[in-house]
Amino acid sequence: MTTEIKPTNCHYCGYCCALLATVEDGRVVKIDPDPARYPYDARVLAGCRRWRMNLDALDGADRVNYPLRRAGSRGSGKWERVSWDDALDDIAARLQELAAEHGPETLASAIGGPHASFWPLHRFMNLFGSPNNMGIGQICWNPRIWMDALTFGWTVEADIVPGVTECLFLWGTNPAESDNSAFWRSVLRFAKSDAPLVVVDPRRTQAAAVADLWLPVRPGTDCTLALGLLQVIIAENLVDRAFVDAWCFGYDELAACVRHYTPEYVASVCDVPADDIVRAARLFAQAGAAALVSGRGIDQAGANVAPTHRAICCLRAVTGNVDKPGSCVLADAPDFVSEMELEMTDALKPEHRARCLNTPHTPLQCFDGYDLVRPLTERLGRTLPERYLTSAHPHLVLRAMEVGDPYPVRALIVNATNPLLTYADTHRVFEAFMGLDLLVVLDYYMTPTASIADYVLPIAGAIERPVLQVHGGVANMGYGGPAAVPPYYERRCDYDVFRELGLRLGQKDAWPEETLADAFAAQLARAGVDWDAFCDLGTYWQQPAYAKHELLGPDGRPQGFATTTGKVELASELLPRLGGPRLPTPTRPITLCPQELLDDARAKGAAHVAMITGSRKQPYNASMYFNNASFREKSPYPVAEMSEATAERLRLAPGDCVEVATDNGSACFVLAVARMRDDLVNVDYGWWHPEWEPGAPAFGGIWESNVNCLTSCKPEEPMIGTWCYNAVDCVVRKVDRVLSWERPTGESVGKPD
Ligand SMILES: Nc1nc2c(c(=O)[nH]1)N[C@H]1C(S)=C(S)[C@@H](COP(=O)(O)OP(=O)(O)OC[C@H]3O[C@@H](n4cnc5c(=O)[nH]c(N)nc54)[C@H](O)[C@@H]3O)O[C@H]1N2
Ligand SMILES: Nc1nc2c(c(=O)[nH]1)N[C@H]1C(S)=C(S)[C@@H](COP(=O)(O)OP(=O)(O)OC[C@H]3O[C@@H](n4cnc5c(=O)[nH]c(N)nc54)[C@H](O)[C@@H]3O)O[C@H]1N2
Ligand code: SF4
Ligand SMILES: [Mo]
Repeated sequence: MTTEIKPTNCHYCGYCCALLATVEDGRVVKIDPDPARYPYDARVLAGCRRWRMNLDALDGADRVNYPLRRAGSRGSGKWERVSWDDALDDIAARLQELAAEHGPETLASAIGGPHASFWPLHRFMNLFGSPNNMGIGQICWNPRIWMDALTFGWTVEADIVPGVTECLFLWGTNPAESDNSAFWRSVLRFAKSDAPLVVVDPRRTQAAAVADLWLPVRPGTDCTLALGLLQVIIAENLVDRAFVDAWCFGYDELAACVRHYTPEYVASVCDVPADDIVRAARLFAQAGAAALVSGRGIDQAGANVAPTHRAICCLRAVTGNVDKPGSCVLADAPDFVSEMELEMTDALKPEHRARCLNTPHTPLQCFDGYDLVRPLTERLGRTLPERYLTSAHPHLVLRAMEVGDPYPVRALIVNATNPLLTYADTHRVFEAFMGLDLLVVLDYYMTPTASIADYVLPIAGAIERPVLQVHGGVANMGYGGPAAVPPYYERRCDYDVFRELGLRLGQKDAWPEETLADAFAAQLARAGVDWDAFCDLGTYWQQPAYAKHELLGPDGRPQGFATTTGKVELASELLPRLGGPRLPTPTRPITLCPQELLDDARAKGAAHVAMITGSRKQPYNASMYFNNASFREKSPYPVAEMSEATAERLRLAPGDCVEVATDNGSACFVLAVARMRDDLVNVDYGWWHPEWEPGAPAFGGIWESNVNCLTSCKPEEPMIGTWCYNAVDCVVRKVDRVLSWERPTGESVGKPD
């Protein structure tokens, strides 16, 4: 028997923490944290409930281990095992046939959170000739990247430095649950220091509980709040005049625009005390360095997402908190090959770019919008990740599937996502996918989405594949490491699948590296880093310099910011060219409930409240880890939370089964009471039953407690197309029902008519 200790990585969240695998005769028998590589701190892993899952997952009974081809009608649960060659030959042939009939843009793709390296999929799509990559871009990360880029010429990342950062804002993010690791520990350390922590969140999260000031904002009104902070800062003369005079464009316009956002007015819109607004503004502006981290709470607020991020950019700028120690940094471009190059978006031919579904519906989030910004950022040598910033809008892709407008989308590749639970409007996603000619899903498990596929391809996970995470290519950092063992059974890396499909479809020259590890090695080589040396360290990271706008360019003048004016654009010169406003302008949060539903609700004794969805909770992640028995024991059912006062007003008690409904659909949850704003319900997301027989009629339980049965993916924000997962109107009523989650054996619930 041979026993080896192999370095490898966890990939159950974006940290990709270092692990050591004990391998006996090619099988992993034990996994431990590796204190010698990132995050260099055994306590981080001691506090994490997930990494131990890696061992069981390697040989889990529910893993898909062989390529499967649909044998019965779609979703019938009947499969035949096929060889990789048969699967890939057939998929390639069918893609070719569909492309010949409808054009290559008839193929779309779908991705989810940062679980895998997505550039192989996008390279394949670009070379195939389709711009139709759907993702989560419009509602996760991407609105901030866009608005940062338009205002500062690049993205900014919080720079929290103990002893230097004198004030920290957490705005619509709860790292206690979403990042219960290194970052949350740094927030806890910060909270214990004298420097003030301010949390803007409608719920009293763990972060809010340790904050010096908690602003329980009415969901969807954050833009107004940010403009209110700006009003106080300008009215009280707390502005960093030197930075504004030297480096900001449009200050007078901004000052005029925010004048009527007085604390009293803002208090009335956001429902937070006027005194707290004043206090928060002073804390931010009077700190020598103030940092701000924003999250999904404002990224997913529909129409207001872009103006909120713009207002936050202005807040940083007028207080001089830009590219400064302890506030934020504009990261450097990577020294290694960027994801933008790897995905080969430039290989997408002009006639295929022109078929981008987003044009003209979301004028910033499309190739035209990207092409306006690209020369600006490239002036200072940085390129924004194109595939995120041009990703196709799900509403438009679904419409092309449903009615063939403006052309038919007939095939879809789903890579590391579970859209039947995590994309908005499950009913619509389900019907559209059921009608496709070809649906290929790459996953570890037979998810509800996989259960309606034509092919399910078995994918190698962490431990079985190398990892290189690069923060979307907007920073000079990467982390990861090697596979400990080759993939078990017939699983393959995502990379191998797209390369093999590419080779079958005439893309030979584009896939020179035979393996993912070779591809990573080639990616790092440009930075002068050897893959094996990288694997020993686990990270590549270069500290960016601060105040880079002051560096002298070749003409002897400061290089400034990569915007149209070379300055920080408080008033945007570029947005009006796309039909957008120069200054951050909030709109009213949207309403999904038509009057009839509200009237009907009232007649049935239901109550109308605002809803936020998907607030992160350990131990689950979106639709993942519901197959973990100990997680299920500790967190057994899907929950809808409200304040005690609201529950009393609605005559609901903890443990009641409640139905939450919008005009899009309904779902049922167990009621819990939590500390949060009144007249608000916070609803879990991602819930399904991996232990049920996959496919019809229950499709893993997606019709029962899946909050995305209630949401809509219609574009709300006019530039990017962000839809609404938060600040949604809904009705709540008690129902006399015991959810399948509460029954010991579970019980299938079919699709409602
Ligand atoms: N209502 C509501 N909806 C939301 C949100 C919300 O807050 N509220 N949040 C949104 C956000 S921010 C996000 S990012 C999305 C997340 O949405 P998803 O990314 O779709 O969510 P997951 O459940 O994490 O799905 C990941 C799937 O990929 C598989 N997988 C994991 N790693 C790999 C891999 O390396 N290769 C392959 N091929 N498969 C892999 C897993 O088994 C799992 O089935 O949800 C969005 N949807
Ligand atoms: N356990 C776990 N961790 C995860 C994930 C997971 O599914 N589970 N998903 C990962 C992914 S894909 C992402 S994108 C990140 C997200 O990570 P975060 O951005 O930290 O997301 P949340 O933890 O949901 O925090 C969002 C907060 O915004 C608040 N909020 C809701 N609406 C509003 C609003 O209108 N205004 C304001 N100011 N706040 C509002 C919610 O109450 C919530 O506390 O987490 C990642 N980490
Ligand atoms: S923090 Fe994330 S990557 Fe690290 S061990 Fe936990 S789940 Fe894995
Ligand atoms: Mo996300």
